Amino acid sequence: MKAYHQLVARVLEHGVKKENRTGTDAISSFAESYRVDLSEGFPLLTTKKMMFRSIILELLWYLRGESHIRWLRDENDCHIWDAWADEEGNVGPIYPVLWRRFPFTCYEEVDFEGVGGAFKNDMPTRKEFDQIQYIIDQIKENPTSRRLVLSAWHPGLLDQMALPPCHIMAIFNITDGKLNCHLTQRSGDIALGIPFNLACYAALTMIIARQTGYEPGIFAHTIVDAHIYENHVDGLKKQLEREPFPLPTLEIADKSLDKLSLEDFTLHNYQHHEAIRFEVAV
Ligand code: THF
Repeated sequence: MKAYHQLVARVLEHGVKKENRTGTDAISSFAESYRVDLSEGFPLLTTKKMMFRSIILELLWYLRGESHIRWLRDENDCHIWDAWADEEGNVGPIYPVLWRRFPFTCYEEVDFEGVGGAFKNDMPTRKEFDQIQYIIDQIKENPTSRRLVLSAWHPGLLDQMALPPCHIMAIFNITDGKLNCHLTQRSGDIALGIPFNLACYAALTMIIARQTGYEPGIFAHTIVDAHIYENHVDGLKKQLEREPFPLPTLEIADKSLDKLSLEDFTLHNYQHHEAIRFEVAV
């Protein structure tokens, strides 16, 4: 995938060294972006072996709406979120909660039978919002909508989260009969996280496209602080020297959203170079 290699090369060339909360310095470049056409194949990197299983499990976990990682860590032996969870697996209200049951207060007008007749009053009630279902319903009802937004930023809950979300807003958009997705990421770890996030949202776009009867179109990604940790530089330089293989394709079973499981995702023709070890900064 040329777009990823060009992104790595740009950050290596233009990035400036910055300290950060993790204690491992990184070189950062501001507001990087790239796009891939999902009709050309599934955007899984071929210049290193990607853990496809972990990518799909992470996406299925996001779709479960839970505030803990027990399904991921204990039932599926996938450990990419362990570093941020406590012993019981709690991570607080991060992606799964925000995607499927975004908490909010609703101010509905309620009629009261007061002295002298009915009057209206504000009656705050606590509710939850399923953003994924909303997007699917809206695409079906109103495909020209420019409000197909999936937001994972909730300022009032930040201090309850194990880690404030990095990929914070996905906007879906139908143009020319195809479902596109634009992802805004506040902070992106180019070596480890970005290849996962790219494949995750490409698969999510394919799932939503399937649920609504559209073909997947473009995935576009803007990364506000795009960074390469110093201990990832050598691995990435090695990766840039490798020749990419043709992209694999992803087949997803035709099932309703909440029935999907790992076995419903089949990767075809994934040719890849060997894995590269990158340490995750916590
Ligand atoms: N923090 C940092 N520093 N980088 C990130 O990429 C990141 N994430 C999530 C939250 N915080 C982050 C966690 N996502 C791997 C992949 C994704 C992660 C965390 C870790 C990882 O270790 N991948 C290995 C192998 C995975 C496996 O064994 O299954 C790899 O080589 O790709 C970005 O969203």
